[in-house]
Amino acid sequence: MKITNDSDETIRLVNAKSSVAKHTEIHRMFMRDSKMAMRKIDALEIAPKETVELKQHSYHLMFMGIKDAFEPGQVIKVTLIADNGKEFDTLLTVMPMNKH
Ligand SMILES: [Cu+2]
Repeated sequence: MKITNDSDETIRLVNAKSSVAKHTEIHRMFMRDSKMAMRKIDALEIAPKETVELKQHSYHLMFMGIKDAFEPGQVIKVTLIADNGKEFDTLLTVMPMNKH
């Protein structure tokens, strides 16, 4: 998932919500004692005209308290919320799980 800021101002995403889960958070993976860990971030900053990619081992959306299991191909609506109260609706398509 890529987020592009095509406005002239920095956007700070501080929250996310979706009807599919009780809580949706913006997380970031990082290394701690040579292990991967993750943490909720306070804000995902996107400078004007910049693109941030949410992907494995980096920033991601975390759905907690999922009501129904996700099916590949299912479209999920997620609303991203900026610190100024602006909301951005996004539609995400569920991809099959990556098997390593
Ligand atoms: Cu997470």
